[in-house]
Amino acid sequence: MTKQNSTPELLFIDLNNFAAYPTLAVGYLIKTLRDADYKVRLLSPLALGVPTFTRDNPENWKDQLMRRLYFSGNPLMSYSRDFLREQLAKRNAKPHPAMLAEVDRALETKPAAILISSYLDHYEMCKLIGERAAAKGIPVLLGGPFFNLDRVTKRWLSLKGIAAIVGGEVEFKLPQMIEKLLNGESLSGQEGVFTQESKDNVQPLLPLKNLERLPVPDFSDFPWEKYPHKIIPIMSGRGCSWGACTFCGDVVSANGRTFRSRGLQPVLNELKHQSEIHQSTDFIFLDIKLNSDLDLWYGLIENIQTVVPGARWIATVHVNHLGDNGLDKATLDAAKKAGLTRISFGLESGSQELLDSMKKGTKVEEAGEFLKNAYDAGISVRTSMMQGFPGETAEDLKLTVEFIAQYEQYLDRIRLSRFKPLPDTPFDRLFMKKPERFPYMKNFKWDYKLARGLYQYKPPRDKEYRLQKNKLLTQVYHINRKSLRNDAQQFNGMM
Ligand code: B12
Ligand code: SF4
Repeated sequence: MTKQNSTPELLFIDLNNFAAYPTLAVGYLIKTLRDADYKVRLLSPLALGVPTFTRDNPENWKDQLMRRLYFSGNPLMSYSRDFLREQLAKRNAKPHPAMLAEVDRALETKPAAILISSYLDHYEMCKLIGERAAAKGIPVLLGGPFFNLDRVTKRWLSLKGIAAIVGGEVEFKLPQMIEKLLNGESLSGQEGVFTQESKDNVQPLLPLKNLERLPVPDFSDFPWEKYPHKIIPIMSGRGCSWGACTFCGDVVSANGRTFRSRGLQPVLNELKHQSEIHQSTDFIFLDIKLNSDLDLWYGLIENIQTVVPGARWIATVHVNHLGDNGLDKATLDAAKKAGLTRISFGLESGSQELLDSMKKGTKVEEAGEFLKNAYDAGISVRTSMMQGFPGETAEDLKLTVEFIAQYEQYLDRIRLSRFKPLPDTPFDRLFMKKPERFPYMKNFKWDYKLARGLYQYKPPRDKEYRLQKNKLLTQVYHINRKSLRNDAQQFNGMM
């Protein structure tokens, strides 16, 4: 007899409600559980009416006002900004009543175990689920992309009712873990598994090898009818072949550590299979850098229309200067013909010196050329940028403003953020070793529970610095007010 008939079901709670498409990790894990004959029920916030958050919408004056407040260096303004930001974060992290009510209903059906996939902003929700599950004697297993950071996970272990927290890619280990959990055995001692008893000597679960073995994720439980467009998420590889940027948290996350490609054929097979199942030809590649494996990148461009005629897709790339980066004019033209509709990349700054100090691996003029070529090919381009990276001067900002002025016409959206220190990144190591190298970062402390560095940034605030920063904010506003190029509309807010 299979477990399908003999065991009660597992409840999988997906707390990610920021995406207008299914959660890839959850699709993978549900698939491996079902392949091991477990019965799984998914609880997804959107299905219950919890609104998703979309990014990159066309902006109005209120967005610009908020941005000015957010980026202000004035001590009084930054005080109210920090206060407002905390309030907003608390509001966003507040458990949604519809989700809680559904959890309660689901608990009544007595699932054998609960699995939660969570980012760190859902601490309160995890706490409530743990407490309610504990009251009913149901074990809970928690996992997510940042639980491989041990200083973070230890802060979560006091949550009542959570049997274990898992940090790592567990596609091939989860069924055995669940079996142990259902048998009432402790998961202590397993790599990447944190429990109250074993928290001080957890061996890391090393990045998954031979990714070509991965199954096709099962997205059948997601509320497809509620997504604004049917967009299928896919990842062709994990990690980033550059992997050096000092600020980058992606490459320290559970799946981002070390670069591993799945190889072209399994990816083409998955595109075809998912397109047939979900009756859609639109895809988002969630790779943190899709041009990491150039054979795959070129192979994708050459073959995607054969496996999925009419395919449209969006992706993030890295404009690196290591020779061939797959982003020359001819390749971008071919990519557009192959359905590449929107592309995102991290420009961060228009100052070469600052980019070098971040170890970004990008040459400013090559980034400009890429922008023009992508635009000319008919691809909508979005970029992320950073303000306040330690050491940034008025001159760096001026160079950035000049860069944007030169290339403004080619850019559809800019996501400008303030520098956010993350634990375990190269920045963390640099700062801990020599804090005096960062004289303007005052009162620094880590908030490990949320994996963030709290500090006041106090560079000499000369008039020129403020002037250039304000110019940059105005440029961002103008660009973000643009209407998107035709076919890119449906893909807005997805990256
Ligand atoms: C794609 C992506 C998005 C997409 C889609 C997210 C989605 N829901 O599908 C979008 C653009 C919407 C998005 C938004 C945000 N994201 Co995001 N995103 C990513 C990205 C690039 C890839 C995620 C992914 O699909 N990975 C592939 C899967 C297979 O790996 P995984 O998620 O780690 O899952 C594996 C393990 O963690 C584990 N696991 C996962 N869940 C569970 C559950 C159980 C029970 C178990 C046992 C194991 C387990 O097994 C999985 C399979 O191997 C990562 C960077 C990265 N490299 O992970 C950032 C990342 C996950 N995002 C991050 C952040 C901060 C955000 C935002 C808050 C950013 C913002 N300010 O707007 C928002 C909010 C998201 C939310 N709370 O819902 C952080 C998360 C850190 C954290 N605090 O937890 C990351 C790590 C980036 C970073 N370096 O800061 N994101
Ligand atoms: S190129 Fe992107 S993903 Fe790679 S290390 Fe730099 S910021 Fe991270």
